Amino acid sequence: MHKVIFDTDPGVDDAMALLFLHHHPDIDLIGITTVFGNAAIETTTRNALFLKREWQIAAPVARGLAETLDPARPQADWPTFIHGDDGLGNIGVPGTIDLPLDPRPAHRFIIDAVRADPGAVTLVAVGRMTNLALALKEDPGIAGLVRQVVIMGGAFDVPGNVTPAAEANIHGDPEAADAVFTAPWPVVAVGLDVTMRTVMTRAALATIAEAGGARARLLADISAFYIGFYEGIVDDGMVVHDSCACAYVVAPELFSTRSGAVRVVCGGIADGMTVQKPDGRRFGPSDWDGRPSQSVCTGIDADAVLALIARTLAPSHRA
Ligand SMILES: [Ca+2]
Repeated sequence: MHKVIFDTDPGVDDAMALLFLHHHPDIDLIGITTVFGNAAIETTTRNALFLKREWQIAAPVARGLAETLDPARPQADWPTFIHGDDGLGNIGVPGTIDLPLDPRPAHRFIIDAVRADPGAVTLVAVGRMTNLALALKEDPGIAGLVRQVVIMGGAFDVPGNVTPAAEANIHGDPEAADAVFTAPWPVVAVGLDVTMRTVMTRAALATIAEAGGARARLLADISAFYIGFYEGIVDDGMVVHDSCACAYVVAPELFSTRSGAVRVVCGGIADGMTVQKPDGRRFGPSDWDGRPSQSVCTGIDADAVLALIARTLAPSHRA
């Protein structure tokens, strides 16, 4: 069983990932922490509460940070053209959801949960790494107590998606991402190298919606706008970025990884670029030296991951 805290900025593909974690029998979802990114923190937190209510998720929601670790960084516009004005595909999420938030800020929730169960908690972070970086800053000792950190983020051997250099979650807070990659905890980066190959077709989503009942139908409604964004980028359907990171937690054998220290470029034209120094390769002295080796996903059995997601979202569905 994997005890998971889901750090998220819902977000359409976040919603699918959340339903995956909620349904998967090997996952014990112990908390949802929100971060700004796909929308402002008020919106992503409201969306987390909305999904908690609609899907009857027991895990508490703790609100996270509203701005980058370095407050001097300029704030870009929200990507409403991808996730809609409401962050969930313009389905008309109510303005407020009458459910309580955990009283703690997200980073404190993470620290407390990790300290309460040393060695047991997996952090799955599919937004900007801001909450994780602040948790490390406040309590560096948690690094040795976390089971693993699985992130959706980065672009290693492929171009980025916000700039040619950088993927969105990393580009949104490069300093935070560098802190996460260089901390002494095991990080697995599930980045664009593998997520861009993992495309759920319209037909597959429709099958899930048919088999999975009301929960899956809501997910399909949320996803329609996002599928529109992906027209012209993929042949048909949607890239399931965040669900890939969740699939890694329960089925790492469906991925291949490369080990080595990872640094994030902070500033300049390659702002937010993720660069790995592969273990075993010799270089001159560099800023990668003495940093922990982390795992970067370089390969994926996309068909098997999509089948796993389909089975999990709609338990009656046989892929
Ligand atoms: Ca996300």
